[in-house]
Amino acid sequence: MNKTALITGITGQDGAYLSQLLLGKGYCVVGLAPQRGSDTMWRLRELNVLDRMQIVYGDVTDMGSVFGIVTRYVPDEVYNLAAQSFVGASWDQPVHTSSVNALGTLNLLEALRQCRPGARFYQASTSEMFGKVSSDTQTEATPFHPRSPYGVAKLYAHWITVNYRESFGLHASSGILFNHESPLRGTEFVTRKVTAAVARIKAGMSEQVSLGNLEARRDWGYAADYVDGMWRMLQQDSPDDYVIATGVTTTIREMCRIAFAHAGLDWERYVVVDQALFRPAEVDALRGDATKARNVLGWSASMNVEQLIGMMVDVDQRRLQRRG
Ligand code: NDP
Ligand code: GDR
Repeated sequence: MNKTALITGITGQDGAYLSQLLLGKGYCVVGLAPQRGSDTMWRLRELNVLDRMQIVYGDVTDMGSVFGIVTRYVPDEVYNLAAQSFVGASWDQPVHTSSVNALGTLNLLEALRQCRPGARFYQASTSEMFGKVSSDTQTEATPFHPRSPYGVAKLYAHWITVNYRESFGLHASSGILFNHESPLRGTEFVTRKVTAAVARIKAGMSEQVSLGNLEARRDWGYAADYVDGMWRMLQQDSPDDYVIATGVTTTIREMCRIAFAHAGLDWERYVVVDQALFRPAEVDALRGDATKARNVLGWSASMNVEQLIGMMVDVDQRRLQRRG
C-alpha cells in the first residue's frame, strides 16, 4: 500500500518541492490549501504535480478543516508547512501571524492526538527562533531569542511540537531550517526580489531596486535539498529536532553583488537603500551547523550560494523572455 502524506502550505515554495519529492517516492499526496481570490497553484503547475495530488480547501486556523482532512485521509505522514511566512509582514499582522503559525500547529497536533496518533509529524521550525544570536554558529542546543512576531509564534509551534512528543508520545519532529531559496521563492523575500529585479533591469524594463538593511547575514541554501531533509527526519525510528543549513553566511550586500554580476551588471549602480524597508528589530547574522543532520540523516546541501543565486537569475531571465 502506498503511504499517504498530508501537506499543509502545499501551494508555497516548500510545499511544491516536497510534493514533487513524495510523488516521486510513490506517496499519495493530499494538500490543505486556503481558498484565495487569486491563483495560488502556479508553483504546483510549474513542477507538473498539480494533477497528481488531491487538493482540499481549508485553513489550519479552522479546527473543522483540520479534523476533517485528518479523519478523511488518515495520513501516515503530516508535514505542517502552512504559515504567514514573511517576517516583515508579521509586525503589521501580529495576531493573524500568531493564529496561523502558532495555533494552526496546535490544531494539527490535537487532530493527530485524538484521531491519528500513529502518524508521523513534521513541524516547519526556523532559524528565526535564534534571532539575537549568542554564538557565531547555531546548533540544536543554541538558546532561542526571537526578534519578530513571526519568530515568537514559530517558537510556540516548536515547543508545542516538543511538548506533544514528550506528553503523548507522538512521532513529532521539528526541522530548524535556515533560509532556503529557489526560482519558486515568493518575490517578497530578498533573494527573489533581487533576482527578479536583475532580470527586469537587464531587459531594460526597470532602472533600480529598493532594499533595506544590506548588512544582515543569512545562511542560504537550495529549497529542494531542504525538503529532502524534512522527509529524512520522518523516516527515523525516533522523532527529534534537526538544524538544516549550509554553514556559510553571506551579507545581503554580497548576495546583490553575486546576482547582478551573474548578468554582467555592477550592483552598486542599481541598488537603492530605503530606510522604510528596515525592520523594527533585525536578526543580524545567522549561520547553521548541520552536523547532526549530516551524521544522523545523511543530509547535505548540493548547492552553494553562488550557484543558487545564479540559477535564480537565469530562471527569472528566461521567464521574462517567455513573456515576450
Ligand atoms: P511560503 O510562504 O512559500 O508558503 C506558505 C504556505 O502556507 C502557502 O501555501 C500559504 O498559502 C499557506 N498558508 C498560509 N496561511 C495558511 C492558513 N491559515 N492555512 C493553511 N495554509 C496557509 O513558505 P515556504 O514554502 O518558504 O516555507 C514553508 C514553511 O517553512 C513555512 O512554515 C515557513 O515559515 C517555514 N520556513 C521557511 C524557510 C524558508 O527559508 N523558506 C526557513 C524556515 C522555515 P497562501 O499562499 O494561499 O497564503
Ligand atoms: P527572512 O528572509 O526574514 O530571513 O525570513 P527575507 O528574505 O525576507 O529577509 C532576509 C534579510 O534581508 C533583509 N532585507 C530585505 N528583506 C526583504 N524581504 N526585502 C528587502 O527589500 C530587504 N532588504 C534587506 C532583511 O532585513 C533580512 O535581514 C525567511 C522566511 O522564509 C521565513 O519564513 C523563514 O523562517 C526564514 O527565512 C528562515
